[in-house]
Amino acid sequence: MIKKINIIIGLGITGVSCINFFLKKGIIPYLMDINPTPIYIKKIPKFIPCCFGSYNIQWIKNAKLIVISPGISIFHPMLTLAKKLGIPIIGDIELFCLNTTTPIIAITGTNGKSTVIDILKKIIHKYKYNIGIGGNIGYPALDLLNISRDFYILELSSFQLETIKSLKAYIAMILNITEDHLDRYPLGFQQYRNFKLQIYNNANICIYNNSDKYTYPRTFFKDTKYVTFGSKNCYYKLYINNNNIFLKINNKTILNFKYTKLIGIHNYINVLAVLCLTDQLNIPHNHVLNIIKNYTNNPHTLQIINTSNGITWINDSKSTNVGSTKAALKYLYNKKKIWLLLGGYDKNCQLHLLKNYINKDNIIIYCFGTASNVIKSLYPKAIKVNSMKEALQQIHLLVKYGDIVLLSPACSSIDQFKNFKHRGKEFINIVKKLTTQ
Ligand code: UMA
Ligand code: ADP
Repeated sequence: MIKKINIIIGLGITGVSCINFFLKKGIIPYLMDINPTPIYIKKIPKFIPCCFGSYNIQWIKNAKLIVISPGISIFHPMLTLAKKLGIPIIGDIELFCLNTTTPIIAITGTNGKSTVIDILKKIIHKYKYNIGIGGNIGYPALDLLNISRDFYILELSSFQLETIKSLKAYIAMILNITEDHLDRYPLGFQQYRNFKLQIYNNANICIYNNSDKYTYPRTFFKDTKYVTFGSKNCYYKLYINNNNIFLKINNKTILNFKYTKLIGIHNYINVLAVLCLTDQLNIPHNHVLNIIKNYTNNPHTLQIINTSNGITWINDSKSTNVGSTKAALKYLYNKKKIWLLLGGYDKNCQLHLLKNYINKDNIIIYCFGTASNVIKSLYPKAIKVNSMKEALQQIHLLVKYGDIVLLSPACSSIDQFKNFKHRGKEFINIVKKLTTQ
């Protein structure tokens, strides 16, 4: 009889965590990666059967379980074949859920996940709970299982939500849903949204954004608690009066945002989401507000890096979709002149949706990367250059006092950089050199 095998596809950080998980259980997995020399090749014990550079279809046919990394699309033909053969296809998050009874706080959204989780981390670390944080944020969930915790907070991407079945979050929250990763979803935005909505399945408490109808659960169950943040009618809402923006809970003013270091209305909405969640954990407001008042934006998210000679250079490299670039431009809406750097790898990101924000006389677009042709065709006035560096060199010669130079590229970085951090650091280095010449 042919031996049935467990296969892991993808040798990134998720793949490594899955290998360690199986080995701890005394199971030797089989490993495949389309890259002939995957980055963590040296971390693999010699006894693990590997197939690099192509997929082994015979292995697929012999599989009893296939664990795919988030980067592998569930729609890959080899997985369609596996599905037809009745072989279960899961991801690391499903393995995680099957192997813990600790309550999970699961958070998704197109934008704001890392900011919200970073604020929560600071709040909860200084409070009595012992938490583990992982998932799309950059720490594989399975590695969290090593230490016992009161709660886990998982940042979940649509990719990770494609393969979950057993997730039963104590709290499931969706911050917002706008166009992203549409190159991955043959049926478009609604398919992307449907995978995001899976986070609510079997959750005890669902938190959603009342101002974003795409975050609404499809079905409301009587045993589930629903909490909303966002618009006028919500328990958790923003209130604007005389140029001040306040946070109100149950119509009671809790915070005036002028006493925080956060920038952009989108971050105020992120704070609403945070309070919505910490209230479910009964964390006192004074503790939460102390952390929020001192919180500054994460690096690479609307990070003001230089203001010499009255010119403001802003690194928003983590803006990899239209929604986050809109948020940046809303924040800068009354500025005189904005030199906007757009481009990178286009994930079929619907860049035309930026038109009401960037077809303006005070915005000069420089575009680069594989998306530059699309950008140029949508916005003929855009100046096409070969690289971000070239754009910055040209802009540096033209900027004047009071201008803003904004890297908020609305595209992912992987065509010309290792990741968004690499792109942001390059931006900072180039600006430093240009402004100290
Ligand atoms: N690979 C294949 N076949 C494919 C695609 C990839 O074999 O069709 C191989 C690659 O050659 C590579 C490996 O798979 O060796 C990489 O796997 P991966 O892309 O899943 O990367 P990991 O290193 O495991 O990182 C993943 C997430 N990556 C993606 O979703 C693309 C990380 O999110 C996440 O932090 C990590 O798991 C831990 O959970 C990154 C991301 O860009 C930061 N996420 C997207 C986003 O935030 O927008 C969703
Ligand atoms: P994520 O982890 O979901 O990628 P981040 O908090 O790292 O989110 O922010 C990514 C980008 O989205 C940054 O450009 C940031 O300024 C922007 N952003 C953050 N929160 C929001 C929000 N609520 N709505 C729109 N854009 C946001």
